Amino acid sequence: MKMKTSYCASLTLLASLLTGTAFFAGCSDSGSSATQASSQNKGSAAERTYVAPGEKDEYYLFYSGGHSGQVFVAGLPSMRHLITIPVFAPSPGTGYGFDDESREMLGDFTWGDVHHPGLSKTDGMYDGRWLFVNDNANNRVARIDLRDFKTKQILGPIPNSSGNHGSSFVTENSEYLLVGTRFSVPLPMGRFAPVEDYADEFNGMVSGLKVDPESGDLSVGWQIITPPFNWDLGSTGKGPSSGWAFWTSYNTEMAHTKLEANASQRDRDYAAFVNWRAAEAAVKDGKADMLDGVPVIDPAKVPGVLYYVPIGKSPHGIDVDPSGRWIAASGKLQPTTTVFDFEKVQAAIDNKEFQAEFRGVPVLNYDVIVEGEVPVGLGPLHTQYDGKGNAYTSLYIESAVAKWKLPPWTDAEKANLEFTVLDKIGVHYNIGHLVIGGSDTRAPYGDWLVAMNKLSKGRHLSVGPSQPESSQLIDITGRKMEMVYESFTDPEPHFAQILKADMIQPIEVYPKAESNNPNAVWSLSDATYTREPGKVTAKVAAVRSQFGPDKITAEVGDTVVLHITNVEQTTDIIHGFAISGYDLNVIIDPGETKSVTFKADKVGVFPFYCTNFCSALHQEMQGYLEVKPASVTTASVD
Ligand code: K7E
Ligand code: CUA
Repeated sequence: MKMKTSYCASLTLLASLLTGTAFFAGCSDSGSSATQASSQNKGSAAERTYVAPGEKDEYYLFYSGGHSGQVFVAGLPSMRHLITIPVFAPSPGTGYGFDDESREMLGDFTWGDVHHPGLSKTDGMYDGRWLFVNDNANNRVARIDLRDFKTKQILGPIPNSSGNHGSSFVTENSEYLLVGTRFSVPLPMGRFAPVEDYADEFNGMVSGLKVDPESGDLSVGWQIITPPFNWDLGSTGKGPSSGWAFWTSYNTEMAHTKLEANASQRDRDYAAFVNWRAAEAAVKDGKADMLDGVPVIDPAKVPGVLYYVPIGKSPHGIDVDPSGRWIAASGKLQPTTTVFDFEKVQAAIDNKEFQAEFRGVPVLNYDVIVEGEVPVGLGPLHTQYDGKGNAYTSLYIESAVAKWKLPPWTDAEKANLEFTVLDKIGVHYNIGHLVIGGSDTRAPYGDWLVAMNKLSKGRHLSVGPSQPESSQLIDITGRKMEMVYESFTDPEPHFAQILKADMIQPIEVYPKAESNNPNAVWSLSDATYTREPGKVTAKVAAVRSQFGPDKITAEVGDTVVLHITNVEQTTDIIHGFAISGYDLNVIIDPGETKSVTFKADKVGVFPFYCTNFCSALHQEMQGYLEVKPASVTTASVD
């Protein structure tokens, strides 16, 4: 048995070194008749993923849109794209970034880099209220409301921070969104120091962003200043690790140039183990110094908030299991995933079992807290859990997912951790993140795994040099993993979250009775427009298939303020409002009022029209913006 496993493992290693991909399936001993019987009962792959016309998927899949600045939503298991939620980039399809409110949220930025969506939680379980996402590029986070799938808040740029990649990780009761900086810069922001002084003059930051329990509103709570380690991925604790959060660093070398080589020198980098409850308490006790308006903790002066943990070479993912006891972290440059036992971590902290100190922060004794190094395969990145005692690690270099058994391990398993690797499946190609529904909660769903692959290498009709990203659906209900479906997305998914569809009941119209917008108008006859010198204000009603008023007159140079209400109370009847030549397209949902302000900066007659098909007479839903030459005296309208 032992020989067989070892032989398989070395074959796999050899094959992956030669080809860059490997398939473990034939080697695993898990092709038992019981597995085959259970997969037969489940039906064919097509049957398992087919959602007939008119039927609905069981799950929502929210996946990051990377540098598109958006979030993609699909149904599972069909993998059908449902909607794209614009977050950090304008979207004419939904009018996002055109009306005053969303334009103000976006500020001067036109894009973002979304990596990690995080669902809000209550008692360690998804509560279906909000989805938080990060912007790696411009140091922001955003909150999407799952009642209407719209971005409601963008917080940032976060002070004293550069490169908000290790984000957004939600604590057990959504007390905080915990985020860490990928880059380090001289602080305070805007101070110059030469890059050569990186190790001494640059700093990174870990931040606690407070979540208002009622509204979900985000605000900056506190920060912990760190050496210029590049903080990478993170996660939050639960159970025994409740109140803790974890980030890996891929550059404890503190290299500032040629990172590919210079940040890969040490055999072990550090992870940060952060006691966020202790940080919160320290700030309350006045142990923080203010920097750019934020209480910032120096961990050398406040013992107990930060510990370093040595971790496999150039780590990326660090993931806490559903029990909160086991923490799996993977070093990209070593073929193992390291499992830490948080109970031992706590004991090591209590007994001060430190192996070193770095700038006043204790480094925990690796040998005392590690449970084992599981030989998962080449290029391990991220780990997810099925809630049935198994972990699944993505293998970038090997283009595979490894399934392995979490501790507690038997003596035989402990003596040879290859025994804990239960199965492996090839993916196409070079997987980054993977996701199992609820993996970061106390009770994962444990039925589907989505592999988010970085490359698709010709597995679909060619659309030119840039090929769509490939996402693959894997059934993990049997002992062996089974590939059942493959779909493609726009660039570029990183992480994702899966939510049971019955956890939310999105609203279908904004009830007129609940509108508290003072600028709303609910009938064509109530619609008004007024002009005072330099300014035209119109309250526009949109209803199938007319705008009221359908002529708005301004003088060149006027500021035009339009408040447009979609009077409809019928689901899915959307109106748009675009002005030809004015680069403007507002989309208004049923019962919604949106405002848009612009300058009438050119003389002429500019047709406006409804952009969203709404009735048989949709084409007739139009009007005119007249912009007259400036008059000498103040003229009244009409
Ligand atoms: Cu793409 Cu989480 Cu930013 Cu890994 S990260 S792959
Ligand atoms: Cu209103 Cu089309």
